[in-house]
Amino acid sequence: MKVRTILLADLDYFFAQCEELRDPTLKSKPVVVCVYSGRSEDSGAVSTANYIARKYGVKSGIPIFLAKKKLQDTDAVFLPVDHTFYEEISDKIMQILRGYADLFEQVGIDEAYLDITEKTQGNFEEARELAQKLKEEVKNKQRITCSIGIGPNKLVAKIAADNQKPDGLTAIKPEEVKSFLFPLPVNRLIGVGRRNAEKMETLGIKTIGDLAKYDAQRLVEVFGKRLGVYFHEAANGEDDSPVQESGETESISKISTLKENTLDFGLILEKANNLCEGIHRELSQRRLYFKQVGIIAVMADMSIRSRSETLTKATNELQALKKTVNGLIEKFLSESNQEVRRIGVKISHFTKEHDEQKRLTSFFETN
Ligand code: DCP
Ligand code: CA
Ligand code: CA
Repeated sequence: MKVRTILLADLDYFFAQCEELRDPTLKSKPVVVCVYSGRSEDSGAVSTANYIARKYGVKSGIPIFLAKKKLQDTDAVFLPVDHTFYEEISDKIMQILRGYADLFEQVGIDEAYLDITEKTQGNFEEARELAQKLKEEVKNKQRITCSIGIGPNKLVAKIAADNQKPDGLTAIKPEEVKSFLFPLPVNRLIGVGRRNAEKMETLGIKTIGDLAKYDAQRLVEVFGKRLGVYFHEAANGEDDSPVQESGETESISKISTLKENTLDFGLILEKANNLCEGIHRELSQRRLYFKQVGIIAVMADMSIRSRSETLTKATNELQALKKTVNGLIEKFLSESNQEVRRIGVKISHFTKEHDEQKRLTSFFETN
């Protein structure tokens, strides 16, 4: 397969950095951006914190009261999230990043993958220079720092970006992938959550290297075919997923608050099924087929969890949507020890009805 050069840019402590931009006097203080739940004065969770606050152990997802306790003797500033403001800044930065890419894929509000294979002619030194230029342009024009990872695929680029933060740049050449990945703890791989990491530990797997060398067949036996194969390939630094330019519509999603916080499968599924029906109506009106299904759960402490599944074939059927959502929720609940407050459903990776028919026709013609 062709060697690619993939870059991941992740904006540093993004929401808190945006707040520092709006009020530069914050730069010398711990800054904590909060999602207030509104139930009582300090209830809710930390969305993110600047690096000064992180030194005190404050991080995304912890309760606000705990962050206040950790920062009690400081001049820390606590602010509510202001999504509109962060999105405005994100949009401007994404526009800059897009200019550096052959192919561009934004992921969430503060991250993007850039395929820069052609632009740098597969030369890693050039890739490094391009990343440096990109960082400078973002800093000069938007006053925001980011951390960058470069690698032969998305998986390596993402882990490389986490390697040095904030304002970091880590480039991993194809021949360096294994020596870079192998010493890292196994939970640095996307998809290895707390539960899977625990399971792996009982098998004697602590590092990505341990996982890479573990018998692949045995992994399939323990984790199932899809996950087992994924773990084996990912640990070996293999990933051929493309950087995907988004179409006009990226996703359709709906989210709804449950009557009470709960872990009850039936109650959550009932709500999710309603959401599926709403989403399916919109899908039908727009004549789209979807290939990815996700669930989003806002937990009792306001932290946000999500799970998704890619279907083997694009579909527009309500039954397929409900069935996949059902499976995702069941699995998610079996791994969760916290009650769910809101549940959401999202579909994405669309193709047009027209394209789907064309694809099927050409399939029949060539077979
Ligand atoms: N976010 C959130 N709740 C979480 C995680 C993240 O609200 N549990 C929001 C706030 C973050 C933004 O998403 O600023 C981006 O998330 P990142 O995981 O990239 O974290 P940061 O950008 O804050 O920090 P880092 O410098 O580690 O990338
Ligand atoms: Ca970030
Ligand atoms: Ca991010």
